[in-house]
Amino acid sequence: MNDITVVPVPALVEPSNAAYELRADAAIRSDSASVGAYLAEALRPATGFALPVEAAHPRPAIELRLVGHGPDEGYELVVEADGIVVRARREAGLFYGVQTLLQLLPSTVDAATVQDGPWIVPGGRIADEPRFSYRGAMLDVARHFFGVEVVLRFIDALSRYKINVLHLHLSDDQGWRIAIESWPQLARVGGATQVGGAGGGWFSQADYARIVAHAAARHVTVVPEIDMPGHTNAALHACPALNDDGVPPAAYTGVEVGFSTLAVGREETYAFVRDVLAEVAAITPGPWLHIGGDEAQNTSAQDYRTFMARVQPMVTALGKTVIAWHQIGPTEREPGRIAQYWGAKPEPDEDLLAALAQGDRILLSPADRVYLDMRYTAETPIGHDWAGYITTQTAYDWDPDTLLPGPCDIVGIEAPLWTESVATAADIDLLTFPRLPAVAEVAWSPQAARDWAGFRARLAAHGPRWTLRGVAFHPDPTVF
Ligand code: TNX
Repeated sequence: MNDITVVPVPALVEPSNAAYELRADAAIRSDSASVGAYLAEALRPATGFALPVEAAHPRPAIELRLVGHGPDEGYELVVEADGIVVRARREAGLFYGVQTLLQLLPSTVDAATVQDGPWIVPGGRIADEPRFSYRGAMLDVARHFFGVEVVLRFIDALSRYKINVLHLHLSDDQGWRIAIESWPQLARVGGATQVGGAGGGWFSQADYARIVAHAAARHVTVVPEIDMPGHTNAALHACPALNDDGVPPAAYTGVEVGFSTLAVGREETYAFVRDVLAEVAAITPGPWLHIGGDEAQNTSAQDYRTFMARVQPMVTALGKTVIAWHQIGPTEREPGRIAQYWGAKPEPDEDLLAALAQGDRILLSPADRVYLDMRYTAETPIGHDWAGYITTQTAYDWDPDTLLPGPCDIVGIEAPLWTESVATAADIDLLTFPRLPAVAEVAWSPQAARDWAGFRARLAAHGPRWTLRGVAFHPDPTVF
């Protein structure tokens, strides 16, 4: 395990002189049927081995064991000449141990067809656990719509790096993307457009359930966002009753922000919000509902406070915890809520300071570090630059503990991908890889265990894996 290329770097690695060779007669013995099956399915295509998964096996080759102790999402991985054992207290830990194991094998293990071995795993012991419990990525399916298959592929890719939250930005001015049975026109009318006009689409509740289930099988929790009171043109367009004069605005397919607002003085608005949040909560097993709250530039400060004071308790009443962009900071505080910081230095930010002063928990999405929609350089063919250019090194080289003024309760880190300029799965790949793995390591690994030079060397070894899996990554010259 001397030159291993595992990303995120594990907390502790103790190399030995041993090595294990995976052979055709190997079996997997797993206390978790789902993680055992995941490992077998990951190994079979390239090795061509049968790799039966069994609850008991006389000569186990790879053992995945649930044990009564250990950190929440942590695992221990021991590789010896006669076998491999992963131990964890929870299934999530076994899943992360399996991701590490897959990265210890030769990169050709990621091929879709049978490859030559030998399939050697370097010997030693790894003891690992995450720095932060919330390690997220966000996909904006509102500016451009992406169908279920694209989202499932995104989940597959991010779960390889121990990301455990997928935040879906489900509504914006340009489109409404989740079917709400009590307001059917929201998706049917509000989902018919996207940036540039043509296309659009929405998830049925069955589609959403498929995404949630696929994510859960990879230990990823889905956080749905309904952005309010701004970024709501699609809803206002679809539902005349939400407009004070009863006249809906035209559909919007441009890329400006900050012009739309829900009618804060209208009771229909709160009936709408209550119905939408109730349906979204009912199909979301995770603990969080994201209510947006950013760039409400056409809502007065007083109206914004009034609106948030009514809407936040609705989330709590549904048994969920509020997440909102950090503009929520000055509003009446809902216990336990999370403010998602998306500022870029050196912007002085009163809303953030208000959130900190109230003791909000903080989710870090600093736009000048982890915004996946920022271009790498001026030459990147798509993306924004309002928060600067973000190379892989920029995304990697910072410490979450020293980003904000003063002590605060950081739940984790999330890398958002806004999609004004992102229209295809290949566009998603280009902006996500290799920067998302960089953010994943910031969120998972201890600060003391990581440095840019070491990361760069490890990460470069992942390029061939992405090529084998058809990931159209950016060959960032700071890495490759
Ligand atoms: C700001 S980040 C927005 C989004 C845009 C993004 C583009 C945030 C909470 N709001 O509406 O898509 O910039 O980078």
